[in-house]
Amino acid sequence: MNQHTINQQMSDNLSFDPNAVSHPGNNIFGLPYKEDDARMVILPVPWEVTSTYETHTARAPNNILRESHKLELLDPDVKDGWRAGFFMRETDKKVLMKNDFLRKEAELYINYVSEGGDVGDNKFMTKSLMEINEGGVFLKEWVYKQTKMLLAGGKLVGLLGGDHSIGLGFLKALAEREGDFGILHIDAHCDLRKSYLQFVYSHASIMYNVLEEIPEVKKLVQLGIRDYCEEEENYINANSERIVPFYDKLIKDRLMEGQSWKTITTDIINSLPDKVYISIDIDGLDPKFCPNSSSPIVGGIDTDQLFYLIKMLVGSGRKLLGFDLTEIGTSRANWDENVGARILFKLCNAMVAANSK
Ligand SMILES: [Mn+2]
Repeated sequence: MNQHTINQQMSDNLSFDPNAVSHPGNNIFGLPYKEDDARMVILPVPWEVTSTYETHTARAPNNILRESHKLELLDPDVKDGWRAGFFMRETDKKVLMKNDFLRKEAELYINYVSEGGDVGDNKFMTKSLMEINEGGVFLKEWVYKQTKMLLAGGKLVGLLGGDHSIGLGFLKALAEREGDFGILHIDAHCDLRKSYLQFVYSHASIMYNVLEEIPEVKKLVQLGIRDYCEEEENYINANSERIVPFYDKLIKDRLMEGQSWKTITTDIINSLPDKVYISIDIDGLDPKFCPNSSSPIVGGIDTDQLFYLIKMLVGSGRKLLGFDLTEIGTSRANWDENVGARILFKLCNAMVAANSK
């Protein structure tokens, strides 16, 4: 970058008025930063190949970008966090095209299987399954390369999905850099299936794949869990030194019986090691916040409870390594995307606050 460009950017940033209506040409949250002068980079991952139901999550990042311009920049928990510079990359068109192609194949495949078809008997379906699984490997490596370069350049990094499968390559890059860490996983589902519909890199298997492929993940602390199968419960029980579930029902029982969210939050945070990655499947929240996610489930936590948890996590002095925010659906009224933008803003601020020491 030449001196003229630097001067231009500095004057752009200096003349930026955080109280004014944002310029539509600006980047995420209406901010004027470029990637070079942003501390925090959001990488959109337009991928929903293995989604069980069509929700257009691959196209959510652009909608979230648009909705993010409506936010006020004042966050009482982390004042002026945005001054560190937040920037969201443009959606990679090649990845989106690959997603669209494989998504079509997956739809035909899912229909075939759900109508009782045997994949082994059908050459076309066998080929589709192979291509979809190869696509999962491609995506993992693409995300790994992108995030590795960003981390090497000193950036704080967060992923914006897309479906929940997108984080594997990022977690691999973080493990290489940071060594051992824990994951705070917010979701209605455990995502601990050993493949789903024979999709190895399924959104429903992300945490199984993380635990199997990344030994540096020492703790998986799950919150919001309320829709899971026996195979997953057995897996949790068999890996109790590594997986700590905070089942939604047990959390609600504690709240009903008069325990405070602060007490529960403290228990959650105490289950996590010093370095933490946050993985959010939006359906971990009450469905009123994500009516167009692919599988909304009654129950779940509120945004206020989530924001309090994030604030307490930062306050505990833990280092935040990164995050993924996934499964945000697209909707006519842009409500899902509006909620998504607000959570994204909180996460970016938390990253800056937890990495400022
Ligand atoms: Mn999930």
